[in-house]
Amino acid sequence: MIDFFGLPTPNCWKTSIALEELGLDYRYTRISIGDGDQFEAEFDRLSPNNKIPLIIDHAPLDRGEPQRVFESDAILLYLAEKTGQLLPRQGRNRFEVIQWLFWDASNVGEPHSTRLAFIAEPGSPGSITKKGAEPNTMAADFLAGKIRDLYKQLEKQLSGKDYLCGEYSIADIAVLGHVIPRRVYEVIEDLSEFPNTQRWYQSLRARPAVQRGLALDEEMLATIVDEFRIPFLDQ
Ligand SMILES: N[C@@H](CCC(=O)N[C@@H](CS)C(=O)NCC(=O)O)C(=O)O
Repeated sequence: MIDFFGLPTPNCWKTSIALEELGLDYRYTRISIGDGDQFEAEFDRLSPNNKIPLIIDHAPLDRGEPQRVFESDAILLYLAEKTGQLLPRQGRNRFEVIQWLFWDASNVGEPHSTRLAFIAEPGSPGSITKKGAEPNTMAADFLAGKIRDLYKQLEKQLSGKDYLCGEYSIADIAVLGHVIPRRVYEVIEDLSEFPNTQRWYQSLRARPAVQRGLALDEEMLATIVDEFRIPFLDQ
């Protein structure tokens, strides 16, 4: 059994989608980052960086003590290794997947979350700008350019391919995380300008396991105002 600490967010969806795709038995615990749960003693003991997602595998392959894994893309790698699925065991394609996993880990999450902090209503939770202050449009525009570049790279890689690295893999799941809520970052409004990416996205969204992964914590999702929830889940 795997304990999964998270919340419906792009990084945590990577975990919930992979757990569903792999049919693993897991127990979800909500860590409400808006309420500061990530700094509470119990989670603080488990997490080096006080961030979600984080998993504890109570039945690791070596049959030893429970294994803790943090960082969403490290979790994907761990789950793929554990099950022998969604990552070729050997050969060139294994390294293709690992390269795209690193591409995601080092390029995708940060400009998205930081742009959101710059464009959020000044003074609102998560906003970098204090109430009444002028938003920093230069930083927000710089991050928008970085995000747009990522979509161009994705589009090039998906040319003539159904999936990022030939077969469906953890690299697709990693990158999908921030493509789902793309409209909240106010950079890519319409995927039709990236037809390869749009085709890839639609085929992934149609997967039942992806849908189950996105249904994570519906009780919590129901508390989010429609104005944010609808683009966030791309409903
Ligand atoms: N690079 C990390 C980023 C994790 C991250 O930023 N998680 C957010 C939620 S999606 C979080 O826990 N934020 C709480 C905080 O920063 O205090 C990953 O991919 O797992």
